[in-house]
Amino acid sequence: NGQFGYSKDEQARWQEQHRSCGGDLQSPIKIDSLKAIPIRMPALEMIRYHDLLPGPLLLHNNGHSVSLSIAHSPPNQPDVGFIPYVFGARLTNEYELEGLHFHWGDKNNLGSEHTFNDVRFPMEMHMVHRNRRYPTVEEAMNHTDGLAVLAFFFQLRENDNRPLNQLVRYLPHVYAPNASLILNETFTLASILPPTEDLERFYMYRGSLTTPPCSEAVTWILFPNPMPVSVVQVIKNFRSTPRGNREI
Ligand code: BO1
Ligand code: ZN
Repeated sequence: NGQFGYSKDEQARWQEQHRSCGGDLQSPIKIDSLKAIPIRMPALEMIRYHDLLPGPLLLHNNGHSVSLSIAHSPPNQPDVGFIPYVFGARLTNEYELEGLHFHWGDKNNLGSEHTFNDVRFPMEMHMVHRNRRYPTVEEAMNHTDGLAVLAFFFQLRENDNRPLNQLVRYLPHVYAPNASLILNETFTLASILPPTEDLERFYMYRGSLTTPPCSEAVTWILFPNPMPVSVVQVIKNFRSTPRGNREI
């Protein structure tokens, strides 16, 4: 996993090492609700999101973001019955959850990677899913239908997003780049997601990983209604860890 920086110059040079970073389907993008094309499609089905996530859960700071990974069985020994997955909408297969991570900024008007109607939010959460057809994320990254990432915005509110503290309280243990922590408790994804009605409206497009290798393998599913997060949660916790955001 190579080193890369987020300054304007550094981002411009990502494509020197990673061809895809200069491609035509790069993420993030600006989403403009007036330019999006409304279409009827089957519901997005989110399976096992109300169940306790199977442990152990690994919290990791990779120097760009903090991620939570769920343990999978080795490739070719399929996980039976525990890993949350999505299907439906325009997805052509089932996509299994690999993990989730956050992007945030050092000012309140910086942080999200996507923008919605020119609004940039202080934080964005990505839930990365792998097409079941491919055994690993690395393999999935080589295919245009390899990954589906669900993206959620946060907006600043007075009060803590209490469920999010199930993760936020461990952030001080991974302030150092490369720090990892195995959580000794688990939780349900539904507890940190928006209410069901907000999961019925989303924007979909074909794009890429937002960091090198920038693989154009991602079906993005972006939920426009932001979830709450307090200033304390963002400033005292997320902002204490290193971060970066791809400029758009
Ligand atoms: S993002 O959701 O577009 N911000 C994004 C960007 C980079 C990755 C994933 C999502 N990178 C990949 C690594 C893999 C790793 C996987 C874990 O993340 O290239 O090595 O297994 O989710
Ligand atoms: Zn991301």
